[in-house]
Amino acid sequence: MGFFSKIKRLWSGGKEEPVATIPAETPEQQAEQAPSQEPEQPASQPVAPAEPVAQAPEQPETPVAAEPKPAQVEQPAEQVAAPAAAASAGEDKPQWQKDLTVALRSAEPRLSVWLEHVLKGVEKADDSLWERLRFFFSALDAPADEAEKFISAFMRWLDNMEYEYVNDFRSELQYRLALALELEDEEDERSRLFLKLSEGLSKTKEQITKQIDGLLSSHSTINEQFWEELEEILIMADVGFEPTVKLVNRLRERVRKSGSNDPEQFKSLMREELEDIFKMPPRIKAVNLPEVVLMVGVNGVGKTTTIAKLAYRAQMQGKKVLIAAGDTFRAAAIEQLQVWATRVGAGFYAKAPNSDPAAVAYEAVELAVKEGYDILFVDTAGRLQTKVDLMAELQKIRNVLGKKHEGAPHRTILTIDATTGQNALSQTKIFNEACKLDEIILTKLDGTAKGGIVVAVAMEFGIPISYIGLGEKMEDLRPFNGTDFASALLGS
Ligand SMILES: Nc1nc2c(ncn2[C@@H]2O[C@H](COP(=O)(O)OP(=O)(O)O)[C@@H](O)[C@H]2O)c(=O)[nH]1
Ligand SMILES: [Mg+2]
Repeated sequence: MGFFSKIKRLWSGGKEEPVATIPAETPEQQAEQAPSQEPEQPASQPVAPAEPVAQAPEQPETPVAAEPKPAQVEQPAEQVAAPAAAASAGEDKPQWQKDLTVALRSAEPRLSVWLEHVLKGVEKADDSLWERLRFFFSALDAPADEAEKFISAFMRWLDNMEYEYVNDFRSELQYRLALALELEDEEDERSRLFLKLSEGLSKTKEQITKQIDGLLSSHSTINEQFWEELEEILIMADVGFEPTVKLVNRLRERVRKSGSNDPEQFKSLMREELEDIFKMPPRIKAVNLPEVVLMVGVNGVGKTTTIAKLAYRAQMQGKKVLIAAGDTFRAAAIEQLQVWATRVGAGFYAKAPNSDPAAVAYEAVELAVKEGYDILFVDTAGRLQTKVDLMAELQKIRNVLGKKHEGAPHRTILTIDATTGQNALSQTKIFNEACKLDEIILTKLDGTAKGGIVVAVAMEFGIPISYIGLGEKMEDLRPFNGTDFASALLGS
């Protein structure tokens, strides 16, 4: 990954000519660089469960083949010979490579622009796509085995998702390249996310921004009536009563300090206030591996799919990922997780339905230590008979994890569903009392009018919101950025 960090430094510095990262010629050494003949054994092979995991073939959520097709896994190793040979032949490079080199070198150095050139004339996921992607990696001076790993993982994903046309997977490809090339912070990728965020928040914006705009245009000065109307707007947008009162008080203070009662200034003051609310103190992120992540939350909020998305991100960043099925309540929950583990190419550990979740956690962490995994995600159930049972079970899981591996769980993440509005606040309170939360992930912000809950959660608990879910695809889980969120919420 050192290579990619190098690109990132060159790129993000902005001082250096980023075009320099595309060498004039395909590097000679590429011909010598033996591509990995065996594409990484996908960790997706289910780790033999201590007790058999029941298979339910009619389960509707299991549409994909459990194993990657051998033909596909072999493909990249054969194909890599083509561009490598062409590169060493210098002048005999095929015309498309010459054209692509020129296009990339003269293009604006942004991932989306480069990708446009790479995908030019390619309609489907076929050999020409893989050759062009390989060429793109080599043009960035990336080691051939990194390219092969990327391509074979992407092939597997396309196969699992049954995508064929570039238009269906272009956005996903860009997201994966951004992760693999460590370019997620790049302006280009951020603006793509910002668009997505604005679109996802459009209903919430309708509730907040439009109303606030109306409020501003109907007042020539910020007076008591203004504050009362603002309170109403915020409560209607699911910020909640207490958080609204607190927020309005903070805004009053900010307006007072600014010395201006002009409604024109109000939006930017409110944006600053929200940015402050979302700002969290820095944390030590380093852990002794494997990092253990415990996912908690009530049923249906999106825990399992969020684990899949996080596992996928970790996988794309070169980590060895294990997922443990701590929701042993239903066989279907175990199978759903297994399907996801296979899709993202992560290891999987499960026991039979109704096994003790703490035993699953204990054995999974043991396996993660023994087999050198970098990160372990433990899924949990959110539907026990009583709240007391659920919290006792989570406590027990936490205890056994800590006993087996010092400091585990390193991150306890609560997933909450933004569409449940105020309910999300009471869930956070209960879970935080039972197992001290390190992070919150808010899912289903797409299409809800209740996005104001994000403000309430940030204000009430001071627990960092690490990611937000803006849809069901892998690329729809993105790091939460308070500045962008405040801007997306309030509009320009
Ligand atoms: N629209 C949308 N749906 C989501 C999001 N996150 C999860 N879901 C969906 O929510 C449903 C429940 O998810 P699941 O992971 O099974 O929830 P769990 O019971 O907490 O494990 C699934 O249909 C997911 O696809 C999101 O950010 N946006
Ligand atoms: Mg689940």
